[in-house]
Amino acid sequence: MKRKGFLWMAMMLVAVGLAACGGKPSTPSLPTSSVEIASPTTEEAFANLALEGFKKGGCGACHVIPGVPGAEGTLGPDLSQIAEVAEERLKSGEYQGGAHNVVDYLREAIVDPDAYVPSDCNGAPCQKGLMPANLSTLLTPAEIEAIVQYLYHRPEETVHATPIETTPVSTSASLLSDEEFSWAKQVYFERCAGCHGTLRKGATGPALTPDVTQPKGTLALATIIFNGTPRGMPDWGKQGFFTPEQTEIMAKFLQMEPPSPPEMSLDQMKQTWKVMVPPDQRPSQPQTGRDWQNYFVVTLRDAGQVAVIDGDTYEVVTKIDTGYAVHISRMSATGRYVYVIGRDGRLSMIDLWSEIPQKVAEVQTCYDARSVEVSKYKGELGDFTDRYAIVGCYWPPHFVILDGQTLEPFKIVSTRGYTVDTEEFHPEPRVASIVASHFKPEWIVNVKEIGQIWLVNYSDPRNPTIKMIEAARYLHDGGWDATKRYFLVAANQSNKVAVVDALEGKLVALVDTPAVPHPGRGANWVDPQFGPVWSTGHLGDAAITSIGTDPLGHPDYAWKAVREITLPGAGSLFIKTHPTSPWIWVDMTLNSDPQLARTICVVAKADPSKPYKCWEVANYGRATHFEYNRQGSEVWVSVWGTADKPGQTGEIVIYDDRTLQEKARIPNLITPTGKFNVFNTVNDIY
Ligand code: DHE
Repeated sequence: MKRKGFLWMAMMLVAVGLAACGGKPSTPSLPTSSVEIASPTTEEAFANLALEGFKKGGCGACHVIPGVPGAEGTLGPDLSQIAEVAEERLKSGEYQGGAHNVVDYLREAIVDPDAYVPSDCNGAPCQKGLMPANLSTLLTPAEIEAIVQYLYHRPEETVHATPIETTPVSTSASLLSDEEFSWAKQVYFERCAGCHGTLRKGATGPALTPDVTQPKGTLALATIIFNGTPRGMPDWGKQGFFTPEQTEIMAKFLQMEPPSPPEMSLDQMKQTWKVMVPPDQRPSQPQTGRDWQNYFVVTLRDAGQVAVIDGDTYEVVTKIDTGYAVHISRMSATGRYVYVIGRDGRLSMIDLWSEIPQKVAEVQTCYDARSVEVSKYKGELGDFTDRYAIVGCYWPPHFVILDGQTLEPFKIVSTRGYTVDTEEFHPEPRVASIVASHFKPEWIVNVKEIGQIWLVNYSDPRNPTIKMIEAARYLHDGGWDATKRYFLVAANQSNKVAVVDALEGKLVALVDTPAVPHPGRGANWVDPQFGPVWSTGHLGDAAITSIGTDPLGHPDYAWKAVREITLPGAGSLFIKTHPTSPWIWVDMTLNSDPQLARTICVVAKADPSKPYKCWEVANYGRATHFEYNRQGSEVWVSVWGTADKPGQTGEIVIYDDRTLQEKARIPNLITPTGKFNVFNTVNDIY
């Protein structure tokens, strides 16, 4: 279907409501609007009306629209050739809506967007509810018709639409009342800063600085905040976290300059430091008859607690108050202590040898944190087991070294610096994953925004030496290969996995992957064709990528993406296996389709060409994160519910790993997310 030149005369007829009836898809047809529409009278005025409509509807935030400044969104379909695409769909029988021709199709997509939801939005399925439902009231009938015709004909050089001026929104707080501003500031910090950065420079999510957000406008931003995206942005409105009004407040807040949060000194940290049970008053051997190495330490996110659950009996042994929105737990080298980090930077230390596990020390080292690790090296250079801890902070951007027995903080190292690629100063390089090397007294510290992997030698921790390895921006989460010599870390928004050799202390490879790899700690297994591999899921792609990890036995495949397994959807957060398991388990937690979000899949190691089986774990919430029991015979999966919905707050579902049969449920947990089995965490089994 080729359209040369604009049929603006026809459009003007349309605009005055003279035309009706659908034409054939291959000929320009007239809209069937019965509304009397005040019409512009020139081509240019008509095109301008369409551009105004695009702007008012915030369409460019989600679509590529030729001729519309800044319309480069990728959440919805590319509209450059939407008339041709629509015609194909009408012909192919794929289309299931109520339109009979292309023009009606385009109009329907605006006024009744869920009448037909296409199967492909830039490689991922389009989602119902993503397109705003209120465009028919927000836009005038004339604007809608102008948009329809604009998309039908596409702008040609003959049309001289005046480029839209983006009216800058005030970046001061005056857009919102004081109360609205402080609400938005707090909520942004709690819910959004993790992905978009405290200063909104972007990381796992895109940058949200005013130069980026203002051209999108309030409506487009609010739409995305409310509905989420198929690439991992949560649907805050649909989940009930924000009302439409709050969504709009947040959309306005995002168009203002981000406020700068405060720094934190060692003295301030020390004021929060408490030792509840000093080391000399702790038991010298386990006081419990339970197999404490088979405890699961489970994050109860919205309760600000962890539950310690007996992996043999499934009993909740205790729940312990920790930091706000607890993020992860890591065990000391001996496994006796658990270090739990809250998003508020509060670190809690739990002694599992007490009869009932109890908190023995706590401290706050920052306002926003995600990672914690301990010293694990024992060898020629000394015995550092359980001696030091390290907390990686998002804000302030620094890491802190603490005494591993008491949590007394004693060394702060700023991570502010220069980006790996353009060597530009970054004010907020956040500390993502941290792991302890088994070969040297070193931590591998991943500094997200500057894309550097720091090898921090802790043998003299007040004067640490740091080797800065260049990798790629947006380093996030990762894990060891099966030999524990190579650490593989996702540079998520760079669509790469960086591989570091902990023995040689150097970067081995940067492996290209599909969009936004998110491995958790990944999964190590032996592929029948490629030998030992480490696998990751992806937030932005419906795929598992496997990377060869055996440079000696399988040098041709080492540090290459050797296999891609297609999943039913994107939005995967975690993947897991066990050396004795026939399966690889994977979730799709952040998929915006509620059913996929609670679906998990297993892939058979013997036939990894496709998932063996996928199923819904519950009839509510999202399924997330896997952990094996100590024996490797059971897999525990979290159902991440809603803290204030009784009966649907969340639970853990336990499966027999060999038969895939459900064995038990541990119900009524408050938003359970990560689960860390003591034995498996100490021994890096995944
Ligand atoms: Fe996590 C690991 C950061 C959201 C659950 N998460 C990590 C790690 C980082 C990180 C840097 C690696 C730690 C390490 O190994 O030292 N997480 C972030 C974020 O910045 C992000 C994207 C946004 C935020 O606001 O925090 C984020 N994370 C989440 C969640 O929403 C999850 C699902 C539930 C929650 O906590 O609210 C979540 N993240 C986890 C878990 C791990 C994790 C369970 C550890 C996985 C493992 O098996 O080791």
